[in-house]
Formats: sequence, C-alpha cells, structure tokens
Amino acid sequence: MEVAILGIPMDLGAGRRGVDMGASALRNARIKQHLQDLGHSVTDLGNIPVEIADTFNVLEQSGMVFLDPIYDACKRTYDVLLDLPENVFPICMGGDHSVSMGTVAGCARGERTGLIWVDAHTDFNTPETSPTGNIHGMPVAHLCGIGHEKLLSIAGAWQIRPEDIVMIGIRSVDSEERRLIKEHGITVYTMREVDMKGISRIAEETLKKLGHLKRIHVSFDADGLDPTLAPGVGTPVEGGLTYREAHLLMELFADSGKITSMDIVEVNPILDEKNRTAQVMVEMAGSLLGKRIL
Ligand code: EXY
Ligand code: MN
Ligand code: MN
Ligand code: MN
Repeated sequence: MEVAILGIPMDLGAGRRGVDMGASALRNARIKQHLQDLGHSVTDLGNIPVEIADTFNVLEQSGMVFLDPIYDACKRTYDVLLDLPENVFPICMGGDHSVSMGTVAGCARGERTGLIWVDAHTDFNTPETSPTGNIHGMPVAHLCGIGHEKLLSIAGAWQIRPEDIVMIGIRSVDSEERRLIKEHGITVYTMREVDMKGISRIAEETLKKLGHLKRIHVSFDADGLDPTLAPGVGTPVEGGLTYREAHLLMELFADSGKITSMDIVEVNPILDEKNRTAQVMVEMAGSLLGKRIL
C-alpha cells in the first residue's frame, strides 16, 4: 500500500505542553521503517506549521483556548490531506486530538466516511458544555456539525453523520457531554462493554455497523490504552485497553480491508518513559496496516 505520514505538532488544544512533540516521538520510534518492513511504500510529508503556545498571546475566545491558531493548523492539515491521491493511506501524527477536525475532514475526501474513535474520552464537548475550554475535548462534536462556526467551517465541511461513528475504550465523559452523546445516538463501547463482550465481538459489531461505508477513518488516542502501557499521555484514565485487546482490534479492522486512514494522537514524550507510548502506537499502526505473525 502507498502510505503517507503527516505530522501535526500541535499541543494548543490540550491543557498542558508536550504533545506537540508526539510526531517526533513516533518518527523516533521508527514508524516509517516499521511500515516499510511490512511491505508498504511510505512517504513522510513532514509537518504542518503550527503556532507555538509560549509565543501566542490570545488565550481564550468564546469559551475556547487558542481557537485561532488551532483553526489555522486544522485548515492547513485539511488542505494537505484533501490533495493526496485517492490510493494513498494517510497516517496523521498529532498533536493533541483537536487535529482530528482537520484530519477526519481531509481524509474523507468529500465522501461519506465512518469514524472509529478509540479513546478514554468521547471528545464531544461544545464550547458551551466544556469544563476546561480545551479544544481537544471537542473535535467529535464539531465533526458532527455542532460547536463554533469557525471550526465548523473545516470540520463541518464534510459532516460525519452521528450514525457513522463508533467509539471504543471510553471511560471518562463529562455530564453535559453524556447528554449530547445520547441525544446524537452515538454508538459507544465503554470499557464496561469491552469487559463484558470482549474486543473481538466489539470489532465485529463495529464493522457491521459501518459496513455500508466505503471509507472508514480510525482515530486512535493513545489514552485509550491503559496508562500502565501508555504512560506518555496528558489525560490518563485508569482501566484502559490492554496491549492484546488493542492489537486484536487493529488486526480485525485490518482484516476488513475497509480502513482508509488513521490518526495517532495525544502521545506526550515529556510524560513518557523512554518513548514507550510512541513505540506501542507504532505497533498499533503496524497491526492496522496488516502486520501478521504468520
Ligand atoms: N472532557 C475533558 C475536557 O473536555 O476538557 C477532557 C478531554 C480530554 C480529551 C482527551 C484527549 O482525549
Ligand atoms: Mn481524544
Ligand atoms: Mn483521550
Ligand atoms: Mn506487535
């Protein structure tokens, strides 16, 4: 397969510094070589230019922290992805999860697209419901067409339908966010469902639910994994996906042949232990792109 990796070194949407180095950490964990060893042809598109938090003055606007520079980075990301040839599989390396407003919209290439959101959080706050103002807690709402008009001009450019979204690994939802998730009928597999049903049945149900779609984007937040496995994240929550669950999930998605793009986000090397989190996320990308033992 033709794979393109793209860095979006942005931490403006998170409440703390460090995820801007996530893309570098993934390159340092040899993401390109790992995918090439699986037989893929990999092009590194470099990084999207992003403002640096320390040098930016305007903090909060309309209940959102760093709205303008986040918009700029997402718009640039969207434009680059939209221009990629149809056969290319993009891997978008964040950056905090606000990058997905650009990546998901760009990877959709103007077509109806399914979205699999692997995360501890549902990221479905709006500027009105957010307890923090941090935009990385808001990308899915914007992708569904609710939120601030400036961000909706990218994220909502090709709206993801709520019925085309499946979330897996969820274990932290704010109270107003919970109401919105229910109102919009988003399919959510919390860790309780992972424990009760097992990950293989969840993968099967997810693929069945999204089976009518030609394009499916997997947005993988490193904090979906258990923090003992992926300590390098800014918003860790106990009780996440194990190594084996996450691997099998990626493998079963790969088997479907339906996945057309991926995000790897929220890897924070400042908080990590010897780049373990980036390494495990590189392996997840390998499994999603067809790595097999035999
Ligand atoms: N729900 C909280 C908020 O909106 O601030 C926390 C969001 C964390 C988002 C992380 C990265 O997925
Ligand atoms: Mn997230
Ligand atoms: Mn998260
Ligand atoms: Mn492996």
